[in-house]
Amino acid sequence: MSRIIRVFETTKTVLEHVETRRSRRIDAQHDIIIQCICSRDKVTTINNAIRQSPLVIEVSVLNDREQEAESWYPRHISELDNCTHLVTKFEPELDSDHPGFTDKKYRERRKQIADIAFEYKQGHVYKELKLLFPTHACKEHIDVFQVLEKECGYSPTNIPQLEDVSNFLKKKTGFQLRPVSGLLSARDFLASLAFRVFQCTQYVRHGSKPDHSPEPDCIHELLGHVPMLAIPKFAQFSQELGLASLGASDADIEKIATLYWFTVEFGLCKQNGEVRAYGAGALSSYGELRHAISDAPKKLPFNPYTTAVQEYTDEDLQPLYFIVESFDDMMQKMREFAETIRRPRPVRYDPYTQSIQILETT
Ligand code: HBI
Ligand code: NLE
Ligand code: FE
Repeated sequence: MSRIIRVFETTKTVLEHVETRRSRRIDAQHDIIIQCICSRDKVTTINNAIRQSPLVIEVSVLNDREQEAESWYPRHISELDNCTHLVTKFEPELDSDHPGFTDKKYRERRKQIADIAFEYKQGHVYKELKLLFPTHACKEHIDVFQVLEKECGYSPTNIPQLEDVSNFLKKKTGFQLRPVSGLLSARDFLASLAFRVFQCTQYVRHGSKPDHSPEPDCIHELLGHVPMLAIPKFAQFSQELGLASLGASDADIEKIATLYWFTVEFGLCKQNGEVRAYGAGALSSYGELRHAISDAPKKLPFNPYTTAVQEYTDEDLQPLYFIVESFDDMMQKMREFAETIRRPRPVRYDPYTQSIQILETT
C-alpha cells in the first residue's frame, strides 16, 4: 500500500480519496480504489509505476471524469445499491487495535454478516423480471401479477409471508402452499399437487447469480408458480398431473415429471401470434426468460407422447422448449395421455374430505 501511495507523492498528484475493499473477483485479494486529480498524460505514468509493485495484480482506470462540478450522489432510493463504499476504520479484519482482531470466531461471524450486506441489492431480480413480463410473459400471468401487487404485498422491497400468499391462492383456486426444505423426489412432489398443495422452498438464490438458478428458491415459487396457480384452468391442469402420478410406476412417474418440466416449469404458449412464457422456471429467471423468447433455443410443438420421453437438463438454460396452442388444447391432450398411464386402480379426489377415493372397478 505504502509503495502505491509513494507513486502519487513522487508524481506530485493530489489524492482525493483512498479506499480498500475485499476483492469480489479474486479471493483473498483487495481492491484499492484511488481517486486523484491529474492531467491525462500523467495517468499512464502513474499506471505503469503502480504496476511495478510486486503485489499488484492489475491496474485499471475506473472512471475518467473531466472536472466535474459536483460529486455523484444517489437520486433515487434504488441507487443506494451503489452506496456501499467501506471505510476500513474499526473493522475487526483490518484494524489491529480492534478488540476482536485476534478472535477468529468473531471475525468469521462479522465477515458472514458483512457479506450478506454487501451482496444485498434491493429487489434486483423483481425489477428485472417486471421489465420483461409485458413482452415475455403470458397474459394470464401479467393479469394475476398485478393483483398480487395490489392484494398480496408483492413489491421489490417486500417478500410476502407464505401464509398470506397461500390464503390468496385458496380464495382463487383452492391451491395452498406449504413450506419445504429443498428439492423433493418427483413422486412426493407430484403427489402433493393431487391435493392442490404446492410445496414451496423458503430460501433465496445466492446473490452472485441473480439471473438464473438451477434449483427452486422463493423467487421462483412466488414470481413463477404462484401467479399461474391462481388461474383456475392452470390449477386444474396441475392437480390432474398430480392425480395421474398417484400409484404410477417409476417409469410413468418419470414421464409425468418430464411433462411437468416442459409445461409447468418451462412451457411456452401462443398468444396473439406471439410466443409467451407460462412456465414458472422461465418466469422467475430473467436470464432464462430472455433466452426462452429469443431465437437461440429449439422450439417444438407440445405433444404429450413425444414430450414425455424427451431428455432434459436441469443444470442450465434449456436448449429446447415445447409450445402449446392454448391451455385448453394442452389440457385436452394431457387428459388423453393420462388415460394411457396404467395404474392398479383409478382414483378421484374428494375435495369435501380432502382425500383420495379409490374407485373400485367391476
Ligand atoms: N421439489 N421442492 C421441490 N420443488 C420443485 O419444484 C420440484 C421438486 N421435486 C421435483 C420437481 N420439482 C420436478 O422436477 C418434477 O420432477 C416433478
Ligand atoms: N431457473 C429458475 C430460476 O432461476 O428462477 C428456477 C428453476 C427451478 C426448476
Ligand atoms: Fe418449480
